[in-house]
Amino acid sequence: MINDKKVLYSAMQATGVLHIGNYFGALKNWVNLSDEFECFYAVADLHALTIRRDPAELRRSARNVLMMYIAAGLDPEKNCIYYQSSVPAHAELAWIMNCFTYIGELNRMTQFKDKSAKHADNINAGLLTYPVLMACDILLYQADVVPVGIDQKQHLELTRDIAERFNGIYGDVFTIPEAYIGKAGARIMSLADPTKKMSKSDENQNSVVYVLDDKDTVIRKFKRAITDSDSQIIYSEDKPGIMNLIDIYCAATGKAPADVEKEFDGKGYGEFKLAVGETVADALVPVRERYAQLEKDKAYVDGIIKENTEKASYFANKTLRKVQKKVGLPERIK
Ligand code: AQP
Repeated sequence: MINDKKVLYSAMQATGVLHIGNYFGALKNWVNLSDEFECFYAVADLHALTIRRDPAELRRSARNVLMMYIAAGLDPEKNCIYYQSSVPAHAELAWIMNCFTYIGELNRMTQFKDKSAKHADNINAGLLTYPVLMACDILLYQADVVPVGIDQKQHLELTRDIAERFNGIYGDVFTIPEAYIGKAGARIMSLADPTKKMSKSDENQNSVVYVLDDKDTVIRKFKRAITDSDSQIIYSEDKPGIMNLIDIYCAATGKAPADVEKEFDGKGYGEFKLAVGETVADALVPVRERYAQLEKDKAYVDGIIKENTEKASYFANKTLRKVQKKVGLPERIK
């Protein structure tokens, strides 16, 4: 607990610029959580290193994610927004917790298997130990709750296992985090292949709608979205392309799928795709405008980063010192 509030922790990887999946599926839903929780939102730039990255592009993407947090409405006075790499306690605790995690546990992680298959030429140790670093991200802040997508559930389970193992040996050092079950965000699929989720690192730019895409680009991408050869706008598993477009339309408008089916009854795919494109583009305008202002005000953003990094470091270091002491590392003489 901090300030009598439960602690909530989440992060986004700096693996590219944010898309509407990140926004409608996660970010947009984070905005009001600070009323109930003490929130920490990291830009996970260390995690992004598991894939070979162009240095300038990584820096740009980390800054994009951080500014996007603010542009989407996270108040930096109420939410701690910071770069993971700027708080060295993450990496320091990760080393210690690596020593409390079994290789067998890490080998079982489905994301490790998926990512190894995808990056067969670079199956580095970071890819394997990534869930330990993620566990430390969460444990450092004694987080009570973590909003997780389905693909991160297994990592949260591992976090709990490692924390319980450590607590079992040394006493109650870590809060055991739980999944945050809030308003479910939409799971947005690729516009080129609706069986795959929309992904920052997708090489096909047309499959991803970025939050910063201008209106024409958004509309063009939706017009080219893969659908089926039928022409009915029905929310059905048999029509994954249309189902995805309906989900996106619902995320942007707050409508339910049944209402969208009625709204577009008898209308063709062309008309529907245009409506989705226009609606999404309009929903993104305030975020894009705020982002443009932030880009012009480097001093303001840097000030936020500095203050929030200090705040994150304060809480992270408190936990790290406790762990170092418990395992028997020598006290640091100042
Ligand atoms: N397509 C999506 N639909 C809904 N939510 C999504 N999220 C990601 N993609 C979708 C949510 O966004 C947050 C950021 O997660 P992340 O940065 O850890 O990235 P990720 O989940 O690995 O997804 P990305 O953006 O597609 O990145 P890459 O290409 O690196 O895999 C999470 O809350 C996630 O659930």
